Amino acid sequence: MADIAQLEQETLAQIETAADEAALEAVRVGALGKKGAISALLATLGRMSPEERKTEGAKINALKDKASEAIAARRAVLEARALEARLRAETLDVTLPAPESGFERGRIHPISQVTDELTTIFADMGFAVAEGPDIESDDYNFTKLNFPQGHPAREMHDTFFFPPDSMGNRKLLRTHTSPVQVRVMLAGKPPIRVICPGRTYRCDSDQTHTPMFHQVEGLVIDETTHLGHLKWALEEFLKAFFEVKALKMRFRPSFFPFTEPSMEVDIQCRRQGGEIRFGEGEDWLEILGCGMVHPNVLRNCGLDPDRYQGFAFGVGIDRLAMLKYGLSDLRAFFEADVRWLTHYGFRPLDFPTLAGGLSG
Ligand code: 2NL
Repeated sequence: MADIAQLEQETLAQIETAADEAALEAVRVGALGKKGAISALLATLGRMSPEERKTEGAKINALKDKASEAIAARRAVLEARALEARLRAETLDVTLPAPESGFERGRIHPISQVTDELTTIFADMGFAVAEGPDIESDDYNFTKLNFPQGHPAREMHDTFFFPPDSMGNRKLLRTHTSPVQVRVMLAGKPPIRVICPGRTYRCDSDQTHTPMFHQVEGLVIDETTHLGHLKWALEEFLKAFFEVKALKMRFRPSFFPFTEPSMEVDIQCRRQGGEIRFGEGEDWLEILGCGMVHPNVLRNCGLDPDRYQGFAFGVGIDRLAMLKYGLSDLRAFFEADVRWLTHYGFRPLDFPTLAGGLSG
């Protein structure tokens, strides 16, 4: 039959020219599917005489087998071709560095790094670490610390106050971490050796001040604690923090309501070409405030000033971070710009150790 020969020719040509596996599948459905051309021919057998069915049936079945084989052969070719194309497209340069995981890409903020560093140093000297709430009472932030009611020092703190409650008491955002030490003194008896790092707040914003900043205060109280202990502890801390073998300090008289005497400490440095180095040079840089805890503060916090005495100090953490890591713009600390953090941040696994020289 002419149409069998023609159908064979057409079907085989379509199979040979099918460009991809999808096109080939379309050809298969068109020829051998339920409504396909060859299937339609097979359906005509039922209407034939037994002799005709024998000869035509053999021809149509031969066509069906031939088409099936041709499709299988073409599919094998197309599959091989597709695999080859995929392998060529998916080449991988195994000499490239492995991409960093999200965990490795993260960075520790310089303030967190410096807080970890100074905590490590003071922990090594036997200090405990205490934390407290950011929202404090006027009593803990000022009164217990020997700020008399109406004293100008209260105004100098540029305090953020909350609206007064029904009793007329105003809560505030702590202006220093000293209230944490008040809590430590109220909670236990000396010997006390503690540092209190944390966020502090003052309504002040310019080149060198942000309304939220970080401070660490230290407090040591015992029966014979004296200025020599203060000087030693600060010297050990500053040497370890700035990673220098020796460091000259200069104590200048100052005033804080909560200490008597009160002092400001300058450290030896060398300034050249916009850079600052510590433990060398002839220049001085103011670094912290300190003093012997005022007897009124001890008394206000439940300690007998005739039995106990101690020293305290306070340092700005943000400033320490700027000095140690050469960061010039304080406000960039709090802008949460990931490009800044990628540049100035620290790798999460390079945590500070004394043995490792802290900053690694
Ligand atoms: C500074 C000065 C200082 C204290 C903080 C303190 C705390 C208690 C008792 C006595 Cl509970 N003193 N803290 C003492 C002296 C100085 O900070 O310039 N900080 C940035």
